[in-house]
Amino acid sequence: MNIITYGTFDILHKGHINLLLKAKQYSGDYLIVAVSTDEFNQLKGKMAYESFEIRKAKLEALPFVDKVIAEKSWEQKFKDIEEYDVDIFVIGDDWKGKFDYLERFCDVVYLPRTPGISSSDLRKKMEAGLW
Ligand code: C2G
Repeated sequence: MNIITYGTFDILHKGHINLLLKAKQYSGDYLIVAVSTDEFNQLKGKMAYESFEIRKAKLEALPFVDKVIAEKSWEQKFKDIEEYDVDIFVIGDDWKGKFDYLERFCDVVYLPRTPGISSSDLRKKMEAGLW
């Protein structure tokens, strides 16, 4: 089974890792992670602390991630699902309902977020010299 998920994955932390591990355990033989480019983050209104290259390299270093691609637009999901023969789209439940339209193409699974950790909190701690 091919699984795909999307995100910025800034300052990779246990919340991201938990989600990726749960996605892979979701009978995933092959986990594809689409990481937002710096340009797409601007569209998302997100300022990542780490560059696209760093965020991509960290994800590629994870043994249970099989492929990392760039997320450049909202619309590319349809193409990705077809191109990579995706069976399951997985994302955190902060997006619950937002990607139901993909159900025509693959299963859509919203997984619970890990409470108490976020890239923005980590960024604040780093900038305050507390991390
Ligand atoms: N996440 C989580 N627990 C946290 C923080 C994040 O499970 N404490 C999950 C999010 O739900 C998401 C993934 O980790 O599934 C990546 O989180 P972000 O980098 O914040 O992703 P986001 O900016 O929401 O981008 O097209 C979809 C977007 O690119 C998603």
